[in-house]
Amino acid sequence: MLRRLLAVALCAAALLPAEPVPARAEEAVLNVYNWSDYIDPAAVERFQKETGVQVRYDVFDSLETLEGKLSAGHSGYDVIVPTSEPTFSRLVRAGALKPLDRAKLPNWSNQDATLLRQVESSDPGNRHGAIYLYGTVGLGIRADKVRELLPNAPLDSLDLLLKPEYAKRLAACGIAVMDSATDVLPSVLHWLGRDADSTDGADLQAAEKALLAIRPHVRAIIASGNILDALATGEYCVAMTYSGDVIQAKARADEAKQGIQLRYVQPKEGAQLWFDMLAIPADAPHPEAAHRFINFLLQPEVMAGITNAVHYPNAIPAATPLVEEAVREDPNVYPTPEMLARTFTVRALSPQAERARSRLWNRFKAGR
Ligand code: N2P
Repeated sequence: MLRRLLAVALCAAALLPAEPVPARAEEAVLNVYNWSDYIDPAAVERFQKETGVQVRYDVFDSLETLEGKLSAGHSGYDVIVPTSEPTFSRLVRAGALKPLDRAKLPNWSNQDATLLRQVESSDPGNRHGAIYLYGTVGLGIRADKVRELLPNAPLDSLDLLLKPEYAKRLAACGIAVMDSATDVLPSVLHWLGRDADSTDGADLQAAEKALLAIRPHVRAIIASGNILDALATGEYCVAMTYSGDVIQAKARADEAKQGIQLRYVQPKEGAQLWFDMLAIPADAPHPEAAHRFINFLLQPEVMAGITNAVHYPNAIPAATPLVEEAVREDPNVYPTPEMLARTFTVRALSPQAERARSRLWNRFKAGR
C-alpha cells in the first residue's frame, strides 16, 4: 500500500509542468480518470510541456469503480477510459458522453480502421470514443511453481483456476482473482461452455457453483492494481487478471532478479477480448483540453511509448514499428491472428441482469 502511495506521489510530482506555456483560461487544467498502471508518465509530462495544460490524474482499477464514480454524476473528469463493453456502450446509450469533435482530432485517422469497425457495435459511427489500448483477460502464473505442484496439468487453460482439484493443489502457493464481476464472470461462463453474456438463471447458477467450488482455495479477491503489485513480488502462483498487467508484473519481477518466473496465459478455451476507449463525459468542465489530450495520445510515437511502458497493444498501426521489438513480438501483447480467433467479446446487459451478477459476485466473495 505504502509503495503504491509513494508511486502515486512520485508520479504526481513528475506530472507537474516544468515551464508552463500560457494557455487560455478554460484550457489550463485537464482532469483525467484512467486505469492504474496504464500510461507512460513521460507522455503526460510531454503533453503538459507542449500545451501548458496542467493534468490532474486519478486512477481506478475496476469497471465497477469507474461506473460508481460516474453514476453519481458531476464527476468533474474531462477524459475517462471506459471499456467498450459494457461500460462505454452503456454511457453512449445514456447520453453521458460528449460526441467527439473530429475537427479537433486531426490524428483520428491514425487509428486502425478494422479495429474501429469492431468497436462500432458499441458506438455507432464511432462518435464518442477513440481506441486507447486493448487486451485480454487471462491468468498470470508462476509456471515453475505450478509445474512442481501439478506436473500434468495444462498450463494454458483456465482449468488451473476453475477445476477444484487443481485449485486445491495450488491454494498453498496462492490464488487470486480480480474483484470484478464484469470482467471475470464472462470467462467463467465461457469456460463452462455457456454464453458469456448469458442472463439465464441456470447459466448463472452454474457459474456460481463453479466459483463457490474453488472459493476455499482462493486467497484473495482484490482490485486488479493490487494483483499487479502482488504478482510482481511472487505472492500468487495463479491470478486471474488483465493481460498487460501480468506482463508488467513480469517485467518488474525480471528486473528484481529474485527468481520469480511469471507468465501470462491466454486461456486456450477462449479469452475475453476488450477495448478501452478515450471518451469525454457530457458534463466535462474542459472539453477543449480533453480533445487536445486525446489528439496528443493518438500520435504514433506517443502511443508507442505508452505500449512500451504498459505492455498493452494500441490501435495505431504506425506506432507498431516504433514499439520495442521484445514488446511488439510478444504474442501476449500483440496477439497473433490465431490467438485473436480464440477470443470472445461481451455486450452490456440490462441493469436487472447486472444486479443479479453482482449479487452472485458478492456471494462468491463471502464464500456462501
Ligand atoms: C490497467 C488495466 C486496464 C485493462 N492496469 C482493463 N480494461
